Amino acid sequence: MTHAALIPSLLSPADAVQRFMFRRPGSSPVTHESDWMFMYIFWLSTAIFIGLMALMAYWVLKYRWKPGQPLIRSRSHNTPLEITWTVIPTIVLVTMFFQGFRIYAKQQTPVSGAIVMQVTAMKWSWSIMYPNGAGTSETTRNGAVDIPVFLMPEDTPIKLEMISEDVIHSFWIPDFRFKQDVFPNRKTTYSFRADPLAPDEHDNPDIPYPNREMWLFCAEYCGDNHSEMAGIIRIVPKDVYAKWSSDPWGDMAPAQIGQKLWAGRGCNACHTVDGGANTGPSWKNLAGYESTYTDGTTAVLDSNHIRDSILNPGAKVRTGFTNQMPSYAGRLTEKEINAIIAYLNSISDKGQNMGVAPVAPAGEAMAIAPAPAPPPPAGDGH
Ligand code: HEC
Ligand SMILES: [Cu+2]
Repeated sequence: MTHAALIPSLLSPADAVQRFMFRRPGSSPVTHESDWMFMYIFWLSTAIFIGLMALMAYWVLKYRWKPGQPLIRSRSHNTPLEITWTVIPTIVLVTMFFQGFRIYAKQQTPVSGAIVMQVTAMKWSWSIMYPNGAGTSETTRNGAVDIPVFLMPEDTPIKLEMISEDVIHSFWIPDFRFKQDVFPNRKTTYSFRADPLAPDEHDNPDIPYPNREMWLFCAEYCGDNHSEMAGIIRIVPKDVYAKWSSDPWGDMAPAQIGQKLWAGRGCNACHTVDGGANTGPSWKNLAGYESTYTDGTTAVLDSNHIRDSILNPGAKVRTGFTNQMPSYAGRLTEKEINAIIAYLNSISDKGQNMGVAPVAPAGEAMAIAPAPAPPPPAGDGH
């Protein structure tokens, strides 16, 4: 992401403080109001502080004791003055309260007619299931990890229903200025409507259409890799979103989809693809090989077995590992499961070549997979 455009050369003091605190203006109508409110309180407090300190310094000097002068006795009372300094601050504070409460209520009220998306938080990644049952196919490199990129339409009410697989996380998009806890046992929601895109808005210059990229963080310390639990929310034009959400995978080859799902659905939090150790077994040379399980059994990782391990990971736990993998039942479409199977096969010495010509094994798992078209030579990744 390039943020060069966000660092203008000339700033008013108010702008400078705003940028210093928020990095850039908020990204939704409610956000503009709450930013305004924040700045109003900030500058009012600054003015009062400077005013009071100046008066104090002035009076300390003016009324200091001078040699040979009798002490001036201070008045015990001044009713008009006391009423003034009670009533004016009260009005100011009450206004702050009501205005702040009004914005808070607005932020918390779900918008009707919103697109509903399902967010799942887990140690240590975010995944979003779109209304069509699919997830995102795109990731981006962030330091040492790949994080998912979630597409959202501009100027459209969106409601996220959020649940956690494990501990409490917190969904935070700084550009929207508010965070919401995500619990393992109760759904919480996060509603917003992103500002329309300006025609020249290109946070990501590699993309042909206007786009705005915003960070998504976990704001609740949730264990070792909490700091890596990030994502990018990319606001895109409505027609781009409509086209993308009707067919997020396009004619990408299954193994390629599977590879995207590895990072896009958070499998990468526990599985490496290069043989490296992690919470779960590496995916390199997994398909077609034999695994041993804690119940003493062994099994060859064919398509059916892989499918079972994804939908019901607790049924058989691989020796040397603990049962830490969440079930993905209902969170991956059959097409996506098949894509993962194809990807696992593509990175295994004993794998079948499923990316080009899928071999239907016994059982119905593969029967649903249509023969995929070969990938176009220059796809745009969608
Ligand atoms: C929280 C960590 C975690 C995440 C996230 C995770 N896994 Fe796992 N996975 C494990 C562990 C631990 C095992 C080994 C224990 C077991 O068999 O349940 C495992 C085992 C597996 C196995 C079976 C390996 C074998 O030899 O039987 C497959 C296949 C698998 N995972 C696929 C996936 C896919 C696909 C995803 C993402 C959609 C995923 N995993 C996400 C931790 C994870
Ligand atoms: Cu977290």
